[in-house]
Amino acid sequence: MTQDAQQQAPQQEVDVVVVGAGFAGLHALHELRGRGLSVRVLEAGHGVGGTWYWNRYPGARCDVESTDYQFSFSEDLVREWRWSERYPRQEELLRYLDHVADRFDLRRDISLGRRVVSAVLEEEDVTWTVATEQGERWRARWLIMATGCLSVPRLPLVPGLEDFRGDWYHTASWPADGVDFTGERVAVVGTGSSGIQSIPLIAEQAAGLLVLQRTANYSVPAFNHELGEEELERLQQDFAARREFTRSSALGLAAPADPRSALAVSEEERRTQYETRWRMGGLPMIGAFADLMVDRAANETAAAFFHDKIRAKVDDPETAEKLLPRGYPWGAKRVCVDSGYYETFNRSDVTLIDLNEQPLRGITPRGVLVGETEHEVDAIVFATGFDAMTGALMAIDIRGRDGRSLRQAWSAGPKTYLGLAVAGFPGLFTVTGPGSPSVLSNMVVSIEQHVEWIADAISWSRERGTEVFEATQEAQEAWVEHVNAVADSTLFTEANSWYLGANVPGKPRVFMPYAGGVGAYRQKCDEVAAAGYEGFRAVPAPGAERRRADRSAPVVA
Ligand code: N01
Repeated sequence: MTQDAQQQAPQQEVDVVVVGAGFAGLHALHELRGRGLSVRVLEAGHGVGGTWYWNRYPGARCDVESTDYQFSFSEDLVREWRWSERYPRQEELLRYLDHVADRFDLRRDISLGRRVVSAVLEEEDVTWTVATEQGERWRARWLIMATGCLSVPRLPLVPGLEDFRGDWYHTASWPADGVDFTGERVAVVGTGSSGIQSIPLIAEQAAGLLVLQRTANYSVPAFNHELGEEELERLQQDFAARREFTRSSALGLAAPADPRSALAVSEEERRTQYETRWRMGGLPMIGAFADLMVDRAANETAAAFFHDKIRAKVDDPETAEKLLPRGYPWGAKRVCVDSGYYETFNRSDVTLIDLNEQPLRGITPRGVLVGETEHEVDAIVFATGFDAMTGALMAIDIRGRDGRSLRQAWSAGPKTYLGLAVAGFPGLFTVTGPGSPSVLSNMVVSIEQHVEWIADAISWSRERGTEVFEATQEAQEAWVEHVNAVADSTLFTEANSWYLGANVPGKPRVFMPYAGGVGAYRQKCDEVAAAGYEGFRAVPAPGAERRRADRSAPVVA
């Protein structure tokens, strides 16, 4: 739809527009509706679920345990929902979110299949006009961007793809009815979490698999298992205490982080600790020692442990060497969690190609061209990641004060106050935005904290008749400085990761999430609120009373 047509589209009005119907959008709708606000959720997908609606690739599952990756706002919901596995599959997570939408009667305020293209501030009465590609316009005082941090898939510019005669897929926009690779030769490009999860399953089905690896990643086994009645019962009983613990933890996970330095213990003790964490399965490995992400020598002990594990799992020493991550600190790229990833390379029908030895030069009609060799394949899977954290926000033409766009404001990298608000954009909130722990944490714990904080802020503001508030430039600058200082004190900035935008050509190299920890961050947000929303300023909204009166006027047939 053209911009002119959008401006003429009929306009509807609510208190809050929420963009996105994943975990964040659903929770925001439930919370704000409960506080008496009218809300409209606009969602591009044809179903709710966000990440879990789109990422349907084989093996897609969450690498945070199911019990920790669920809403806590309703005790009844926690009691009713019976998770079937330690790590939930995509299908189960989508079923859960569909259940939440029905259970809390959320669907009546959600418009599906609506892609938001612009959000423009009308400064005079401090109101946002949000337009969709489908031609709707919604006006709202508050705008909550629940657009997800990993929601804009990235397809690398590999020449020749348009001429490829086979089928190709991206893990993050997988066909809803699945893909059958039986009898096919398949190439997977990318060995991040999505590649590492999908490769073992694709290998089982396909006639042959080529794995095109540019950077080897560290992966911990999941040790996933079905949850028996007894374990489930215990997890449900422990849920409240467990969630409370995660809220003040570093990563939003239930496994306590060990406060010791990796260098303060004997080699034997260190080995035992790593083995214990390894056997726990999954992300608790990150908390094995306190200094793994701040001290290079400590970090190298973790890297060496992983290298030994990989060598022990992979039969062919040459393949094992290629699978050893090198050239960046352990954990500085997101640690993956797998089920049988390294073991997959022991299959005779799986070949690892190290793109550092020979680059991926292009796609031919029959396959992939690596160095001088054409490898014929029937299908290509791109597990090549996302334009993370800022991609979904930058895709929308968001215009704040003086018509200044978010794209302009963030041209040198994202700048926020607390990862929640942006100076010059009054009434706009980002859920788990850059500058908050976000992707360095259990997303559900962080989403709940943000949604509740935002809802409190809106209630506070309305009670005072202020209607809107806005982050000040000074508070934002101080926060950005703090976020950068914390990042610079870690080893995170030493890897070419998507945390830094390094995977997107031309994207400013800025470490986007806040590395100060979930607990410390929550405390800071609580302090800001307790001090009367310090760092925000009240914005009078003159049209508010009039518009509210208009809305409640009786409808005459
Ligand atoms: O994406 P990634 P992802 N030629 O960016 C490679 C979350 N997640 O979808 O590292 C060749 O990590 C790229 O190589 P390099 C989780 O937070 C969670 O796997 O840039 N290769 C890399 O190997 C995760 O971290 C879950 O050198 C190219 C890969 O593609 C995040 O999403 C599951 C290339 C991309 O890896 C993103 O994970 C899945 C090119 N031109 C995802 N371009 C769970 O909860 C890129 N690559 C389990």
